Amino acid sequence: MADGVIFTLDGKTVTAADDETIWDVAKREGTRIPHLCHVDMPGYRPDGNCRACMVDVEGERVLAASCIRKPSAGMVVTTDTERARKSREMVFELLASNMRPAADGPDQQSMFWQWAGSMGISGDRYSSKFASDDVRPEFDITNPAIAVNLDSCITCGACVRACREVQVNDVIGMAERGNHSLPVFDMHDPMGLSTCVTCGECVQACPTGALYEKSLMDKTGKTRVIQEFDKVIDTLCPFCGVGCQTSVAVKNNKIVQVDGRNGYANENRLCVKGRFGFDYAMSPERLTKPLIRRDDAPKSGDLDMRGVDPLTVFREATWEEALARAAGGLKRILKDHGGQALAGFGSAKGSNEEAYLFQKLVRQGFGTNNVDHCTRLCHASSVAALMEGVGSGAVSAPFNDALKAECIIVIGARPTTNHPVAATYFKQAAKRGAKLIVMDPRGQDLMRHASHSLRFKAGSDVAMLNALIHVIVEEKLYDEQYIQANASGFEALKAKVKDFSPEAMAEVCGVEASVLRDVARTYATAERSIIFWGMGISQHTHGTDNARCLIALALITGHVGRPGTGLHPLRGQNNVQGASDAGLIPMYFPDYKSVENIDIRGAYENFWGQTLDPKRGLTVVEIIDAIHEGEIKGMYIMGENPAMSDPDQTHARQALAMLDHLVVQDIFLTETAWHADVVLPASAHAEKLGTYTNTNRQVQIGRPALELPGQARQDWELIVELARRVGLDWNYGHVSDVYAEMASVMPSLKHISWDRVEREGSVVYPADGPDKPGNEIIFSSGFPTADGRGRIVPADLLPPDEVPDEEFPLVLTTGRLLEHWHTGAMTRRAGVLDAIEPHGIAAMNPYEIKRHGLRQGEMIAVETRRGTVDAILRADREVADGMVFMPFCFNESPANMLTNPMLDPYGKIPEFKYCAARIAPAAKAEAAE
Ligand SMILES: Nc1nc2c(c(=O)[nH]1)N[C@H]1C(S)=C(S)[C@@H](COP(=O)(O)OP(=O)(O)OC[C@H]3O[C@@H](n4cnc5c(=O)[nH]c(N)nc54)[C@H](O)[C@@H]3O)O[C@H]1N2
Ligand SMILES: Nc1nc2c(c(=O)[nH]1)N[C@H]1C(S)=C(S)[C@@H](COP(=O)(O)OP(=O)(O)OC[C@H]3O[C@@H](n4cnc5c(=O)[nH]c(N)nc54)[C@H](O)[C@@H]3O)O[C@H]1N2
Ligand SMILES: [Mo]
Repeated sequence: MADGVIFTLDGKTVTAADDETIWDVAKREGTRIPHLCHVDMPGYRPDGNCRACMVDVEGERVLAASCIRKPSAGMVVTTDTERARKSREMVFELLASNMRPAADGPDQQSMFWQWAGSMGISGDRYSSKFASDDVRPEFDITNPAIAVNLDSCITCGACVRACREVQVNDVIGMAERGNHSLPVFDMHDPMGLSTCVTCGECVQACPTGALYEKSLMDKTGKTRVIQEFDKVIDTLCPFCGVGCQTSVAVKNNKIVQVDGRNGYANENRLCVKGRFGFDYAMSPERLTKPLIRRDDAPKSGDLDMRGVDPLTVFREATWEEALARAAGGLKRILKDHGGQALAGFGSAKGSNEEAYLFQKLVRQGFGTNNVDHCTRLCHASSVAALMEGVGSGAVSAPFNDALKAECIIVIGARPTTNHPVAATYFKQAAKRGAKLIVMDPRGQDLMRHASHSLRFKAGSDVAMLNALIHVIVEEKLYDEQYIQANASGFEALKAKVKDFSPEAMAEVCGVEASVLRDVARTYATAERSIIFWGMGISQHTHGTDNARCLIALALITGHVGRPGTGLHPLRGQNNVQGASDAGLIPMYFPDYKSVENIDIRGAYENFWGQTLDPKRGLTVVEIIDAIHEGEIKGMYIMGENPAMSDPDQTHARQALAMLDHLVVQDIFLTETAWHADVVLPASAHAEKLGTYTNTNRQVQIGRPALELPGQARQDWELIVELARRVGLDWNYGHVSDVYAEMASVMPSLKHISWDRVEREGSVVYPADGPDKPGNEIIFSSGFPTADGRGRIVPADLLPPDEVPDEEFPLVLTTGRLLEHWHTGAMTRRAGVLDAIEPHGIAAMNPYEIKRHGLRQGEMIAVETRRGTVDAILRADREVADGMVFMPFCFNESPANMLTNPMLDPYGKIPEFKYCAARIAPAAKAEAAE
């Protein structure tokens, strides 16, 4: 600030930073200047078009728009002269006379009416600027979440900047001219029929209520029924690993509105799930009473729960009976068969404290390391490769660093659907001129922004990536000095990639050699390059090899450890980073300390006062297999839905049905809970206090917004109840006590106390001191490996486990939809989200559909060696030739009935992204879409 601009504001000498406008300085100094077109959120360029923020500058004939005007040295600015005030009032008066009056409009709380009210303006004239135009509907309520009331539009363009510049979705534009100008969606489409992805950024930016949430309105969507809130809570989005900070407005114990807060990861942005998917927590289907399986209820893996009355299978019970039954069954198995006959699946949707307690219960109480969670199905192979290569499974740089990179690779990830807010940074970076390289067998929205789009052959990552490394070696584009100082294994890598010339690999991966060469050069020669990856890399039987290639790319070019460079596996669940850190994995205690290391185990044995299992436990799919083999007889599953999310679902459900005793703790009676002996109704994210760690390594606090429904209880208390009942002497008064114990054994949380997280809302680990901000970039001087060097591990080309043949000529690949969360447990109970994607689908490209003599919208049967599933056929140009894509969120079309459970040998992750399949018209064809 030393060399800022010194000027006078309302008689006071102030200093402006280089990028600050008069408006910014005034705000910082506590002076409120009205504003409408100027959106006071990061990422919005001031536009200076509405004239609501005019101020007086001494010696100037005309008033200045303070939101866009930068002060100059010695300038004398007065915000409150008669002339400026009158001018601003005139602006509001004129706009108001053109709008529906506050009393009739849908948004009396809008910024416009708040400012107008403070000036005594009520907009008493009822003359809409569109009143004469009877072709244009006044209200557009075609979008399930957002309504449009153009009568309130002042054409300030905030929504256009929101859509084009902040979220970079490019749906909203301004049409017509002058007095007739108005925002339009695509080509004058109704919003609900446009390409709008319902992120709601425009709603949050709109100053007048021309765009507003339907959740605040009556059924017509036109009359606002919720005028004020009982409370507004600062908390977090419950969905993905981006970890958006939210402010949640509550009325009568119901969430009625969610806005994005200015957190580091989201800077006020949200996506459709975070903003409009909140109502699952308030669903009438929430579990509100403990349930015990009836003695006469069948136990079968074939049971389809849809349409069955739960009370024919379960009976309601008191907490005392349910907890006694839950713990009793586990204790009985422990006594008769030992701890190895028990296993637990914890949750990446729960907090760090819950994850810590869960793994502690399994290790200390059951005496086994058979504890795992959905990370096994997710980035397990990435983590295996990262631990081996760089000694840490976490990201080396935050995704926001895309804005600092010259070259960004996104491979095997689909961020605009799965990490939509992170995607906004990638799109912005590309707009600013960064090279964006998207590598994916399936087309995706990000490719529109990419400098290089490589739609290569599924399963051929190693061929493609080794070809890139080949070019870097051959053309000596590697960073010799960096390698000498920081990496080992380069010679072996060189030898390995000799045979992988782009010319030889072009055929294998389906990308032209010249393109491979260009991509290699672009990545290697950029000053700063960063790699983001997802499930397309990890969910293969060679997932670890895929990730090894990415690590090698970064290590040989030195693109790691500096801002704008690095390795970033985009973490999936809101707390999968935290749950893994807290030890919810079979081979590690908290902070990835091996359970097989005698010293570490000894330390935990002292700490917990118990002899602990000396061997690593079984992983998710191994646990399912061990049930079939009769080795595992009892399970405790909290906040996971393996009956829908595990591969080869029939096999997985049979296993759940075979268990002597299954305790499920969830918020809904899921497909998994359906197999339980005891169901414990637990707390949703919106009801609990706890910390969560996002993909950027930010430890953040989530706070309760709602009361628990019925008799439901807090997850962490239930884990404690079970622990006590299996004989552990656990005493925690508050969630923060759990955090304190956890942090005491986790070096990664050093200097990050509960109080600090609560105070700061978000702290990145590792932090160097209690008052020092955390390190966003790690590995800037070496790696946390035994010798401090990164280890390059060359990878060989292996085919997917099950390739197409005559019998099954297609490839089935699975993944996600923007609106649904995994197994649908939450999002199919969220009104807006389920309205947008209501039916089970399978997608193929139009050419393939025609080739098979099928029509889009018809019901088809997708068959693999594991089963047959009916789904509505969707035409999707993005799906590659010869492939069928299915999301796994629909229980009427469960993709995991079809998937291959074969595992990657290192990460133990199944091959969700590739198996042989065939299709046919469904047996009883019914068109629905
Ligand atoms: N809307 C929504 N968002 C989510 C989730 C959700 O369920 N719904 N889940 C969250 C979770 S836990 C996770 S892990 C993340 C997952 O987020 P992503 O990693 O983006 O997951 P997917 O869409 O399953 O797969 C990513 C991409 O892999 C590509 N792919 C398929 N086969 C191959 C291949 O052989 N090689 C390569 N390189 N790519 C291939 C697919 O075409 C797809 O575009 O999303 C998180 N966000
Ligand atoms: N075919 C196929 N299968 C896949 C994948 C794929 O790409 N393709 N991806 C895999 C990946 S990456 C992942 S991460 C897994 C995800 O697999 P899961 O974790 O099994 O899926 P979710 O639907 O997220 O399950 C979360 C469960 O927690 C419950 N829940 C939500 N909040 C709370 C809470 O606060 N407390 C409690 N107690 N319960 C709660 C929900 O009701 C739901 O039952 O799926 C994997 N399966
Ligand atoms: Mo995941």
